[in-house]
Amino acid sequence: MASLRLILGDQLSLDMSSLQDINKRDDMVLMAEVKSEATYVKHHKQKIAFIFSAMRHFAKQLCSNDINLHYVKYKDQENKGSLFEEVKHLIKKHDFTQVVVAKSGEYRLHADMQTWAAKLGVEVAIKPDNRFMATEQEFVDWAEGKKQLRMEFFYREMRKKHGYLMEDDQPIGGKWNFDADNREKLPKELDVPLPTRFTPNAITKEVIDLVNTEFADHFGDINNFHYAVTRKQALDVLAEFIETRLPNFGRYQDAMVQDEPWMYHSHISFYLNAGLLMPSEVLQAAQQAYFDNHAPINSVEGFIRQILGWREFVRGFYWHFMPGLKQDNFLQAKLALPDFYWGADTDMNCLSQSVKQTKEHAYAHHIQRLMVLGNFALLAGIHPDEVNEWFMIVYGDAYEWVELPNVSAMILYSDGGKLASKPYAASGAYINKMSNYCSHCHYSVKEKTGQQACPFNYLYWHFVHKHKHRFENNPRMAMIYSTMAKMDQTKLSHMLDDADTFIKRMKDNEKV
Ligand code: FAD
Ligand code: DLZ
Ligand code: SF4
Repeated sequence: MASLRLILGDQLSLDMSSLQDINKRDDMVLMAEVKSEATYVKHHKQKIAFIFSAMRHFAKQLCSNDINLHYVKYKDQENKGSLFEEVKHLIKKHDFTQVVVAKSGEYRLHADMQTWAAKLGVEVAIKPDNRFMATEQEFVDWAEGKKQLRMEFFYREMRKKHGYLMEDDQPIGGKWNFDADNREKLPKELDVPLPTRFTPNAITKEVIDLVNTEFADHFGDINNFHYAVTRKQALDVLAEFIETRLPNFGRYQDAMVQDEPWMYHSHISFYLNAGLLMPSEVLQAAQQAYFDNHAPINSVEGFIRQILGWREFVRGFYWHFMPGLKQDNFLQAKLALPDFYWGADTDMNCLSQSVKQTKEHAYAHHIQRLMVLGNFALLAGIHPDEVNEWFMIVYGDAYEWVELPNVSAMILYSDGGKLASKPYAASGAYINKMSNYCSHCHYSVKEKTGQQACPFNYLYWHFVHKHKHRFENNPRMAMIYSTMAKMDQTKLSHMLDDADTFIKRMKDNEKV
């Protein structure tokens, strides 16, 4: 029985479940650069270049492993434009009796694949995606019967199960979470190390040319493309991170600095999400750095929590709550996304910096996504569909399984609190505490009302006031509502007016 094995553009690992029982003599692997995947959202140019180049390099690896590969390039005359049509064509041509594929990371494609067997008249075996530490079922079992799903408790279970940073059944260092040590601003004298960069080789250059011609109207710059496109290069990025950045990862995890996109973050999300790195090897490398006294516990625990905690948690959460999660709009937000998310001029320096870096690199670090880009969308009341589409487009690591929970549930509170116990809303004071953006800004973060006042300040109180009926009984918001009640009501009403004026100007496409 010969099988056709489909490898998707973000499944670039020889260990994929879909390759595990391959019969090299009879089976064929299919990889295809297709319009349907490259345009279902208008991905950032660098995301397409990364995926296509990594696919082409992985294809070479498959061939050197004596695997019979059918690779369809984007400009091939025979290109059928969609994964289904490519599969259909090969089934007819070679009489395969089975299609084997690892589960797609996006609900839309998974739902589509579930219709293939009936349409093709052959079995379509959808294998679990084995690149995660937890299975989908493990998350479902853990979630069952719980009123609230909190990452912290899921993470503790994962620590116990996999033994990371554990001494018998207790966490090393006596605490599960060292975040209290992880909120430092970056000192002026510290030079952040440069990220690991790779000069594009002939394959990547060809792909960059392709993107420049075929996807010229997509968002983003491409000429500074420097990402890893092979597993070997991705391992170099990981090694460099462990050596030079991990020791400071924890302390400066929440910090933001003018003209500094990379900070002490790892820059491995592209590679983890596309199969070039496995979470277990990343976790082991980080843990070893602690055992070797190379990095302190707050950095290593903080980093391990992002991968063994957040990453696994959002993936389980996504499949548990789809398709409803995509429709949720608990706060009934309805505004359109303002043009400055696409690079139009804005006087808000924190947003201008975060968008500029996103455009240049298809990357922004977590705190920019959360506290600047996400926080603004929450405070201003941008419709979740608009925000989700933007986040899906602009980041090289964006696939719906990870993007949607972070955007809809974490930043927009669209799920009504299934993921977060309260909205991640913050005024300009938080951005000022963790960055030097405000000292380069047209607005004044200290002012709460008036033309010079930081828009995050009045939008914050506008948000709190507008959603009083939803949150005033939330114990984690009690302090905020008590502060609002004690506030000079004339000052509050000025802030509400300023917020209304700001939102109107934003809607009218005026520069804000
Ligand atoms: P580091 O800060 O070095 O963290 C290490 C790794 O931990 C990351 O590579 C990532 O794999 C994992 N991680 C950290 N935080 C999260 C998280 N909240 N959810 C899942 N994994 C996490 N991450 C994506 O991979 N794709 C997305 O589309 C994406 N969209 C996001 C949207 C918003 C609004 C927010 C707030 C976060 C989003 N994240 C997303 C999570 C996080 O911002 C990125 O994983 C991180 O910035 C990637 O950079 P890094 O590799 O340098 O991460
Ligand atoms: C992101 C992406 C892009 C841009 N292009 C392709 C492609 O041409 N062929 C392919 O197999 N996969 C591509 N991908 C990745 C898929 O969109 C991804 O596998 C699904 O969204 C599921 O996560
Ligand atoms: Fe952003 Fe306000 Fe600071 Fe300007 S003053 S950088 S808008 S937080």
